[in-house]
Amino acid sequence: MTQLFNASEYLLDRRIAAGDGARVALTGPAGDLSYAELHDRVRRTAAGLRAAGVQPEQRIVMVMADSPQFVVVYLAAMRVGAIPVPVSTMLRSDGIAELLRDSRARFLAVTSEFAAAAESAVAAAPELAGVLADIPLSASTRPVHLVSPGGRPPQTPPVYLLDELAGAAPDDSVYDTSADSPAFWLYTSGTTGTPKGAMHRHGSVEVVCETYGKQVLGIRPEDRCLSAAKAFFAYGLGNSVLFPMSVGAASVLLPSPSRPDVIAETAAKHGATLFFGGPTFFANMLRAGLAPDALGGVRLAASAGEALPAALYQRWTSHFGIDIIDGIGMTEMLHIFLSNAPGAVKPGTTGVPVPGYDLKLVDEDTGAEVLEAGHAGTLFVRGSSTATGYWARYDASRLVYQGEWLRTGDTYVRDADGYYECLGRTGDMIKASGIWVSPMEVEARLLSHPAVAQAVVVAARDADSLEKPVAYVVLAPGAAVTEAELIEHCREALPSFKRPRAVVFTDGFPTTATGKIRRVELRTMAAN
Ligand code: 3SK
Repeated sequence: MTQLFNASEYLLDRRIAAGDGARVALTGPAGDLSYAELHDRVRRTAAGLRAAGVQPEQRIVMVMADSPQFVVVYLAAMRVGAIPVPVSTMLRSDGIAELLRDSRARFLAVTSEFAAAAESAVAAAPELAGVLADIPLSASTRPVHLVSPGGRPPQTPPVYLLDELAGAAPDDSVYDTSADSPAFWLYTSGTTGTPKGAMHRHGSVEVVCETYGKQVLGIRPEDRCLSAAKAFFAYGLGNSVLFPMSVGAASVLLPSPSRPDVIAETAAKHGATLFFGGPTFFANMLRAGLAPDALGGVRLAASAGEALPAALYQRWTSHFGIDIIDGIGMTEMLHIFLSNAPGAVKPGTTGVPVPGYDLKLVDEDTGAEVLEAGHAGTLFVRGSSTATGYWARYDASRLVYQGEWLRTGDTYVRDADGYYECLGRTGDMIKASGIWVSPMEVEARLLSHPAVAQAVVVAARDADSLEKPVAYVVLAPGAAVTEAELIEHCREALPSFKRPRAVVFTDGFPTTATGKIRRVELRTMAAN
């Protein structure tokens, strides 16, 4: 008989059984919630969801700020066998409507910050059966006049207040899911492309908590986790919900956008001990001029999203006196599968495989595995937190999920010690003078110049239509340097064909919803 397993029970009921009821589960501007209070609220909300008509396997799109309500809806939905789908809170109403349609969601859950965008999206999502909100929405009083394809005016979906749903009697029953049952979806578009819903199973939650969470991060019950990456993003979901709850630690939830000053203030006020960010955020923290002790009691920082350049690692760790473990994950893998470990960091690398994951490098021209150290290849990963595929995306699924292996699309090289170094997205590599150039190698050199705060190198065609590296550079506060000086700085340490042929100074970079630099936009700018 299939063994029952539900991620909500794994994260929450196990804490109660372990006697952690009185420990703080969630903290932050919304106040403290203990594990016992959270358990009570989740069981009540689960009963409320059932009463509102939520059925197993129905999708609930969540446009929610990092808040207790986010955690409650996520856990209660999985408990009743429904599928929470946290989506970016940066989406406008057309983006929300697109995901409501793509996921065929029957319910939408929203917190007040995003109510206006969500409400307009509702008008374009006739399949919705209900909206779950933390405040009354005007849609509950204002009918939406839409004509459905069948000619019948559709009903305005009823709005259920989350507080009222949580007024239901607590229900201890958990829908009969197994580790392989669908648990939640996370949309990813990479740095380009249309959003694809990566479908995760209940068992993946336990996998990432037992591997990266416990064995790399070394999360402890006394920890307080603060993540600059929001919980709608796979990285933030692990940092702010999955990992802390897997050991009875606390999550510091910050509903407002993550800004360096606000993060520092929140870290100090709520006693954060683990801080999670990405390279762009770490660079912005340095540029914000925060005091060296601004992060209070943080004992360790983690970075993901993009490779952390060695120079930025050195500057940040020496300023704040806190180590950073850099890793890489993917929405499709749920969390980090390659990482540096505390006490064994090799700056400029993404570390070694997380226990439980296998990696291989493949020469995609020949299809052969690259076994020799120092030779580049596309990174493939194997591990049991892999999503089961993309919802309704057959071709994209076949390209990425290749049997047991998942193609990351990143080019990496492994050194003689087994550490992996990122050379960039496979499609971002630049062929200059017939030889492959890693944009990251040139960026690392630019970043070693004291005047450079951030650098991105992309391919641009020269007067002969040949591809050459071009650098976009953000200067450190108050610094000055010329284009010629930076090109010369690169020439001193790199083979000449790798030097940027032009340097463009800019105030900042276009980023994705998850803070990754949109290189594709810079490439387009460089081409014009
Ligand atoms: O971008 C990453 O490195 C990442 C890390 C953890 C989870 C998800 C992602 C995309």
